[in-house]
Amino acid sequence: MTTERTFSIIKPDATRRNLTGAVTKLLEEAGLRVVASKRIHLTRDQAEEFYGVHRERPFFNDLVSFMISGPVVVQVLEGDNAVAKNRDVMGATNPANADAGTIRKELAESIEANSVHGSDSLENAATEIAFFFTSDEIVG
Ligand code: IDP
Ligand code: MG
Repeated sequence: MTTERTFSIIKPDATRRNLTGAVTKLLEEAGLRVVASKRIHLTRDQAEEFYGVHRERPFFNDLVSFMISGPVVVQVLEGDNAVAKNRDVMGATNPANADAGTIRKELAESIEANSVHGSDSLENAATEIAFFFTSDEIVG
């Protein structure tokens, strides 16, 4: 077991439905600890840069519009194998394909409005954490 940090976003569909606590409960029950958290409203520039890897995908413009449609909660999560553990509790991108008990199966609205983002590798986690947090904002 290796203690890792990963990056999570509670997306606008979840904050709009007052599910910040419900999402966080599932993260915590999965063994992840919230070591940094803040509620922000992304700018279009921030959302476009954050999702830059998807710039050529047909859903990119809709995704950016969705991500700036309301507040989000950005978090740093810590735990054993936190990157994989978070991806497990998130569930599949499309909630229709997600396993029972996962955040996306239980809470998400659609393949786009799927309630959470989670880093897909330790390297991307470090980049994404640094995009939103300074080291003094992370208290393990
Ligand atoms: P992930 O969030 O499970 O890692 P990615 O493939 O990285 O999935 O896609 C990033 C985000 O883009 C998804 O979480 C979802 O909000 C959105 N997205 C992905 N595929 C589609 C699609 O086919 N239609 C609409 N939105 C999509
Ligand atoms: Mg992804």
